[in-house]
Amino acid sequence: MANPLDPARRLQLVVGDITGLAVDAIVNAANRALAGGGGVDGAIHRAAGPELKRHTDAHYAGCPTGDCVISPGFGLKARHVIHCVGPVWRGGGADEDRLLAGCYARALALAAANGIASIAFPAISTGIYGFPADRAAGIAISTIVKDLILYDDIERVIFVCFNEAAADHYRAQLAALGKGIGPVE
Ligand code: AR6
Repeated sequence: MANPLDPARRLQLVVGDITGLAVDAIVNAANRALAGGGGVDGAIHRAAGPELKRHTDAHYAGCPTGDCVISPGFGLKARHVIHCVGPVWRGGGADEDRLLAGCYARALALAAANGIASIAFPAISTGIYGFPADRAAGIAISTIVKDLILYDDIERVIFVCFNEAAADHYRAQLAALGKGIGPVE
């Protein structure tokens, strides 16, 4: 019988808006100042309400690239928000791959430390920050598959793609890894 803790069996792909998900934590694609902004960051702050910004202002003096901080979800259905700061794409020679992998690895570790069993990630850095979407999907999946082995209590990791084109990058990367994935919702 397949091991239910097999990392690939805990992955799910969802096409849609991350702000509506009722999970223990959604991940934000934030900036180093945690200043809010456009893209998924703007959508999360709008859905959570002004308390979210007040909270991160009060508790954190920003966040370095490749790292993350946690806050409550306030008006969101998600109980927590993990704010990751992805790298700006500068052509690939500025440590972007390692910094992006760091976001996924650090977010999983922070989730585990906070008793989070379900976590949803957007495609960090692939919008305003310009990271190539296919390359980012490969880093997201390989980092999560590798690190999930460390965290038995994380039952579900959802990759949230804003559109089908973005989801196709994840499907291609999973196929390349030879891993199955849960049904697309
Ligand atoms: N749900 C899921 N995915 C979304 C949503 C949503 N509601 N909205 C956008 N995306 P981006 P970045 C996708 O630009 O590249 C902000 O100003 C989007 O299609 O949100 O890390 C921050 O404050 C893309 O695939 O984040 C930073 O300054 C992905 O989310 C900066 O942008 C990430 O795109 C961060 O840029």
